Amino acid sequence: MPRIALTREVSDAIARCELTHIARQPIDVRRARAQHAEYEAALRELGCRVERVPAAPEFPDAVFVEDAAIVFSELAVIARPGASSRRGETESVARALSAYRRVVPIREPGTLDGGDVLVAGRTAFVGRSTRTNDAGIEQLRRAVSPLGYTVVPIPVTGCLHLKSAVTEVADGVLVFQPDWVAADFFRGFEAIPVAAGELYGANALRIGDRVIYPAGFPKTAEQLAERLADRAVSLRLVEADELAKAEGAVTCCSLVFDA
Ligand code: CIR
Repeated sequence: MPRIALTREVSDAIARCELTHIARQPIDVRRARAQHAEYEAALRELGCRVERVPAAPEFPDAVFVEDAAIVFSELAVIARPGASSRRGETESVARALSAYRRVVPIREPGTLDGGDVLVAGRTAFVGRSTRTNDAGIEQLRRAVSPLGYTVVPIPVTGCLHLKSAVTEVADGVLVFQPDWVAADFFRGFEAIPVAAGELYGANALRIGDRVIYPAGFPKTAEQLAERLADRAVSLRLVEADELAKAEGAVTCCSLVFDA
């Protein structure tokens, strides 16, 4: 079964992206595109078939396709982004996903960003954030609890999305930023804190036994490599600092799933 990675071109308008927790600074679109192409190359190297959703130059944040949907084995939940500037991004992502999954939309008054949903086994942790509200979480629960998923809401403060604060790096193993999320939520999981000073180091993209990870957090990378070695999981580093200026990280730029 092929593994698909949906991605989308960096918009020419990325300079007008949404920003919540960081100050605006100039973004070099060419450099952002070069790093994004390197990221897509890493996805291919790790066995994914990269499919680009049609470009959406009118949406500054369109490259961050993760926020538009959450893909489960059984269905895809189409998000309703908390930022109104991003709502128009979902239609084309839903169209692309409908080739592979039944799609279930989050509806008004619900809001939900894909970046707030961390699926680990049959648990879906959902950040209650500036982007995701209780109605969105409840609609997600209704869509996936009949399939055997447990939906666990987690308050998110200090960062944009739940997955800014915690991601899965191997079965049952998480990397997390203790400043933003409490380890208590993850009982039964091994939770590895980011290294001191590496604030944004908790966003990693696991693909099977490889983990796409930003080169900008070397101390956390070293710790992860050590902790994951006996599970035969290894890191694939990528440069991701240009899109980090748009508050994006490595999970945000793709939707990875088995066809
Ligand atoms: C936003 O604020 O929506 C974008 N500038 C960044 C989105 C990053 N997405 C993610 O973490 N899943």
